[in-house]
Amino acid sequence: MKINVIGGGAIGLLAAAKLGRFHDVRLLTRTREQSDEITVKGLHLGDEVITVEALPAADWQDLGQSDVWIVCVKQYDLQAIWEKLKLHANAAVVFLQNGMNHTDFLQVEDFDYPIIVGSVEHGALRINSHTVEHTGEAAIRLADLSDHYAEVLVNQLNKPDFPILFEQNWHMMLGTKLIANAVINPLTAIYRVKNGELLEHPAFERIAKVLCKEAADALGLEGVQQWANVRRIINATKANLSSMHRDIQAGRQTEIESISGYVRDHAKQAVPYTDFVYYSILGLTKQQERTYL
Ligand code: KPL
Repeated sequence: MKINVIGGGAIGLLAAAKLGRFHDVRLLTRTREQSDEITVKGLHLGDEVITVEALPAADWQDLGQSDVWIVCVKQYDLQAIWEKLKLHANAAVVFLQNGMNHTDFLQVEDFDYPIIVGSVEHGALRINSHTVEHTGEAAIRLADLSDHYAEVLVNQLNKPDFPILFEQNWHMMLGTKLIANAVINPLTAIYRVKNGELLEHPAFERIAKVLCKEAADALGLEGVQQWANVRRIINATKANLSSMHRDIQAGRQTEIESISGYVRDHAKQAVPYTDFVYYSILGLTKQQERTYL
């Protein structure tokens, strides 16, 4: 297949490298420096070097026909990319973002091509602009947001060492991931702890459980089942620093708007714990920005 992957972050590099072994992959990066580096050095994943075509965003207009677009940019960069991509997309578009804000704006328009949303369960760490480490082997799950194409695509892309699985219900799939992120990410970033520590202290666990209930209620998903899932993810990733914890440590923008912000926007009743973590992360980010200036 001819696949265009947008985004040279950890997930974009991982997807391009894994899919590039079997398909004709083009990787679209924000900077020309990154695409030049990938062109010269190849994409490094463990011991493997995978050759993919890399182009900077500025050259998008000349891409010609492709079979699928996979958008791997962070939620806060998505809207700007999408305004441009929707004019050029000529095939199914797959969105691999944390959070759910994109589902709101994608549902108000009609498109001539299928829109698919995905949930990434892999751990990936960008080492440099052309090297990615696969830190947690898991799966990518895809579901249709509009049209019926995700199952066909899954059958073409799924491989034993890079599973891509079909899900029937996009809301349940993304909602379940969002609830885990709404609990684990802000709490670990505020408390500066590894994921596993949230279940090691009854006080942390108590707050985590209430956050989970607020998020589950806001999304209309069953709370007890969601709490069991959050506990499972905390245990499975207990040695990890969450992505938000790492973002705060590095002074980067966080995904709080598309995670806790989404819960606040969709809640039908007060969500005081979610408000607290939402404003805490905003405040911590500003503090960090000031320190770095
Ligand atoms: O997705 C994650 C993240 O850190 O963003 C979890 C599941 C919390 C694993 O760390």
